[in-house]
Amino acid sequence: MHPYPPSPPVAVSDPSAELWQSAARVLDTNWSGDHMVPSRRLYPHQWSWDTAFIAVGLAFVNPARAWRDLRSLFEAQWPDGRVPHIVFDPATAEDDYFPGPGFWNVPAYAGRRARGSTGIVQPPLHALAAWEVYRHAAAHGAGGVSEARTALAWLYPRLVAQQEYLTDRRDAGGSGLASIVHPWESGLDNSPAWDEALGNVPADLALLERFPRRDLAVAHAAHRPTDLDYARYIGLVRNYRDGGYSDTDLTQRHPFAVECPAFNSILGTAELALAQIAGVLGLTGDARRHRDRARDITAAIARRLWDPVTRTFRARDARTGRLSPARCVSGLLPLMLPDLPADRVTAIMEEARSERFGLPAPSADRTAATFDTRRYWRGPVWINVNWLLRRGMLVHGLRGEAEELRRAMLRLVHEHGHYEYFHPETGEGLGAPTFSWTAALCLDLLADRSAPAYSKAA
Ligand code: 9WN
Repeated sequence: MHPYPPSPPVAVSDPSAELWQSAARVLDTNWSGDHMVPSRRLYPHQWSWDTAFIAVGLAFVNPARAWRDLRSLFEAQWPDGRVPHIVFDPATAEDDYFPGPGFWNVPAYAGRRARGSTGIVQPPLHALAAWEVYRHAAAHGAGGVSEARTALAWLYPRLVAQQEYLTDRRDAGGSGLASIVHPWESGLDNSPAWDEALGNVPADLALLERFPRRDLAVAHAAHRPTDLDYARYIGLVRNYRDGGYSDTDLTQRHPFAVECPAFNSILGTAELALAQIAGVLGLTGDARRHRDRARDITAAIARRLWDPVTRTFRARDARTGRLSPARCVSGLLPLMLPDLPADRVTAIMEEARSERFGLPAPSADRTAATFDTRRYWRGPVWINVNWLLRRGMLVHGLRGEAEELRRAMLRLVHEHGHYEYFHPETGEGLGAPTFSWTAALCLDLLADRSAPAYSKAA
């Protein structure tokens, strides 16, 4: 028998029990033997940061799968430490997702077959996820703890290598922050935060004639990135691929290198989670180093990505040195960092509560000309970023706000379903209807563990 049967915690009321069961069902449907797919139709492979969000929820209903999913992802880690943003399922046809394995054309490495993954990354949320799965097992005290400890010990050096890749090879701006080389690396793919930097990327629309978009066959064109943006995405993949996925001289050789506040806040948070993991593994020297690194990353974010005029965090183009003019939800996520100076915490909360956002936060500024209620990351509400924002509130002791946000997220999913994203005005569910991370994070929100291990009070 499974040590944690998929049943709701005793304290939840009936609608919550219903939501719990439906979330657990989504995760069952999307399990593919040794990994979870984000959704069956639109995303038929394994995605990196999805795996982390999903593990947080699987901890409640099937922790063995949480560890298996993380393991499947890290088995595809490159020798240089990068964790690919997609691990391709060999059982899925090339045409089922574009750009697929053939387009990325990744060579064989470390005993793995060629074309097994992409060559770009996504936000490094996995240390936090691993820590959360472990914490849940430890709280239950059951037989799961020793498995969890073994899984942590296996993951730890791999998580460290992932951080080192990002902090060393990806420090394109020499500022102590990681740069992303493609909007897909942010996970917030089509955010207006990239518009200005993408303006410098050539858009060859002819590429789309040679390589037709698969997403438009399974999703509404008005919800997805435009052809112009897609042509740039494909061009960026081609350029990085043709350079052998090398990160040397990035700002000269590659037309897109951007420091994202959300990506780097997750990078800093990962160091804090690694400190906790190192503590469990008895590596006290390591734990201290991770905490120092988290402080350095926080200081670099506060220095490099803060716009003193608007008092907001913005993405910085590492090639031009310019801060993006767009105010996006990514600018709220430095709240996750416990050492963020108090005046920045206040400014983030003011921005979050303002008419530009409101809670749950839309993906971009409601008052901006680029705001679009349906288009990918340009307006709709995502559960995963709001979940991160809520963590930030808890880290800074903002319990009332965090509770309000928790309830608002659950209400949204309960009323509309486990959608990929939601209309920021009507709440209508958009994108994939049975989306894994929405379901997984619902489980976590229902279980209401409102005390992150490294809050200020801890
Ligand atoms: C490209 C899988 C992924 C998420 C991203 C989301 C979307 C892919 C796409 O889906 O990106 O990686 O095809 O649009 O933007 O955050 O990880 O769920």
